[in-house]
Amino acid sequence: MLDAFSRAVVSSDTKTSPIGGGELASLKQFVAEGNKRLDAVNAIVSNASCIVSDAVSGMICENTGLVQAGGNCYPTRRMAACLRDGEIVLRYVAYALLAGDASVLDDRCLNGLKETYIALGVPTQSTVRAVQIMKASSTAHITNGNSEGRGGSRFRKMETAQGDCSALAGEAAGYFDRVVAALS
Ligand SMILES: CCC1=C(C)/C(=C/C2=NC(=C\c3[nH]c(/C=C4\NC(=O)[C@H](C)[C@H]4CC)c(C)c3CCC(=O)O)/C(CCC(=O)O)=C2C)NC1=O
Repeated sequence: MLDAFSRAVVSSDTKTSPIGGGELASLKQFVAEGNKRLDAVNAIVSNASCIVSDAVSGMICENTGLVQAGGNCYPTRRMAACLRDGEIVLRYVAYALLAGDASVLDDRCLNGLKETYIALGVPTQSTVRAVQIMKASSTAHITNGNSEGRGGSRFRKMETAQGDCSALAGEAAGYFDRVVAALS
């Protein structure tokens, strides 16, 4: 498992070169924007149960067969496993965003996941749909674009310092895309 710093060390070492100016500049940026990164991670983790339950219910609304006999969210034992898997994926995306590196997500969550799902009969296309909804709501939370229209009666505005978090939202989106690619 790597983070932005250990990644720079490993990639310099493979080239047997010292850490170069470009790498230092990008790590300097990583440090300078560190508080924003922590806020972005917080935007995801403190809304995690909402993000997960919203994504799984959205997936089910679009495909109600999932909760009927024979569907993979039926009976409640499977529904619970599905919600738990949504939480697992979101947790690993948040770790990757904190570390600034995808390796924790790849190694500990995505490695072998597609094969596990195929073996268990978990529909990967539906999982992909839930991940896409989690991506949309997580990036909205990171850029503070969560609105009353989107949140409805459960709308919650977080206190955030003004600033541009679009790069971090883009980085988080990339981790969700990795999950989608691993399952496709
Ligand atoms: C650390 C990383 C990690 C991951 C990712 C993980 C996933 C994981 N999901 C599982 C099951 C499952 N996963 C789902 C998920 C879903 N069903 C649906 O219809 C939806 C499309 C989807 C939710 C979005 C379901 C229903 C099961 C139970 C399948 C069964 O027992 O028939 C299982 C089998 C064991 C179990 O049921 O606990 C594993 C290993 N476990 C881990 O340790």
